[in-house]
Amino acid sequence: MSAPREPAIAVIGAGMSGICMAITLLRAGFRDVTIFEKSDRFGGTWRENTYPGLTCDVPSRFYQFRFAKNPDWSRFFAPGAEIEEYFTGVAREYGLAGRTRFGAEVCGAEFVDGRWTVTTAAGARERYDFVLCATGILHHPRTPDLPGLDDFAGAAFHSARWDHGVELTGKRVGVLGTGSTGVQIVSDLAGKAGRLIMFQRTAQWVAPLPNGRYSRLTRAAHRRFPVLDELGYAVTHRIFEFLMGALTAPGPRRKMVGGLCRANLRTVRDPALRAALTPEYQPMCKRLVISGGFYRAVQRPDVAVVTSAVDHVVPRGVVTADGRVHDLDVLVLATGFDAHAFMRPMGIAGVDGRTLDQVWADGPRAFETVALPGFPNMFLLIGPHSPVGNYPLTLIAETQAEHILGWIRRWCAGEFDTVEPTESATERYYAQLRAALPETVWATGCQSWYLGKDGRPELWPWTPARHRALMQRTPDPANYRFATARG
Ligand code: N01
Repeated sequence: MSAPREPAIAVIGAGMSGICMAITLLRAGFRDVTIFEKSDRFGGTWRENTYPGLTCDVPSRFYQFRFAKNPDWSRFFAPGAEIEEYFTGVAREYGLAGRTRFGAEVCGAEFVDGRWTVTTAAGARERYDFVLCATGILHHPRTPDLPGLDDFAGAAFHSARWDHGVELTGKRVGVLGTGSTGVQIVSDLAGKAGRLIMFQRTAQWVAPLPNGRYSRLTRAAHRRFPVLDELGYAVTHRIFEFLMGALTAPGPRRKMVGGLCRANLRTVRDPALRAALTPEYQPMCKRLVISGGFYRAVQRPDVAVVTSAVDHVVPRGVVTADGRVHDLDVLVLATGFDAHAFMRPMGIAGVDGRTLDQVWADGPRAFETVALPGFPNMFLLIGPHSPVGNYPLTLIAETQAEHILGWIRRWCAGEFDTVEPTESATERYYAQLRAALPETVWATGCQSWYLGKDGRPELWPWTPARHRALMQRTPDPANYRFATARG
């Protein structure tokens, strides 16, 4: 009997999901694993975002890999630098550094003669049996096309390109954008900047979860008794699964979260400011902002919320539609990301040379979040319509990585040379998914990065438990096209 064959596997991206995928493969005994990373370090979004006040909005003890629990989290919501350190540490512990090509940007992948040719920006071309895309969703900063921005005399930068050389203490700082990022920056800079102005196009609902510090004693207890971490993870998991139900179906849970946000808003004492901060859409329609300190920050005398639209920029500051000039030294663009690019701008060509841009002309889609018809042996992590709404991406990545591992094991057993979902299975899946979307809170009438260009949410419309069950069950062969070199 011949030994199982060993595939050559390319993982694209060394952020959270790429690290997760590569470790899942190594733990299963695979050795021919190459990670391509365009930058010089691990960490993905946690490497790129370094703005003041950055924390994860998912509790630390839940936003970590189940196979690498960290007993030493400093806070309930850990700061960004600590999370980057965690992922980098886990990657190193599992020996990923020796398998990662840093500074190697993949610019193309082409399916030729049953295998993938991966091309880097430096011109290297290598052949792989599997290509696993772990390129993240929030890594293409969206910068507004503001007239006059280039003429601004102060410093202006996107929140994901923070210029740490710019002094903020005592300066006049403007923050454009009121998403999770803008709220975290404003909450942190209030009291440090001399004057802080938040330019708000749309008000946000804010859930007031406090960010407590873990005492030395608690951390020592977690180190000594790992069962505490297991317990913490399990309890948080239960709470999140319960709350996620508020996102995907109307009912009392939605009312409960809404009530919490409304009660928080009532802590704003000035009626005019409270009115300005009151959203005109349902809580959670946009991604819910978590902050225990935001309303306190915007009620400070040195902080202002400006609701008149930003019209243009002049050398001395920002001019709003009401004609007022707001003098600034620093302008921070917390204006979000293009969440619909996924692996692009990589040029990907599948069967018969059909490109990803062609098949995604109407918007990104993937069969059951991980695979694409016409792109055999290519799998995605945190791909289109994954359950990302306020749920820990670490757990989604783990679940998808295990599913992808299952396919690779079957390849090793010689069941097929290439596998891809059929177009008809993908159509059926999307018909069900589209039918479920109107029930979700994201479709209740607001603009957000969750929405695709057809105005529909690009998220998983069911519970995370359903996604997990789908990933864990044996795939129905009728939904796939298998090929072998023998034909
Ligand atoms: O981006 P956003 P973000 N003129 O798209 C405004 C994750 N995250 O970086 O609402 C004026 O949510 C825009 O206004 P409007 C988290 O998943 C995670 O804040 O479109 N304003 C909005 O207020 C989050 O959801 C953590 O009207 C303009 C803001 O900019 C996701 O990242 C921490 C404008 C953009 O909000 C994105 O959050 C932080 C313009 N031309 C973020 N263009 C973690 O915990 C845009 N805006 C890991």
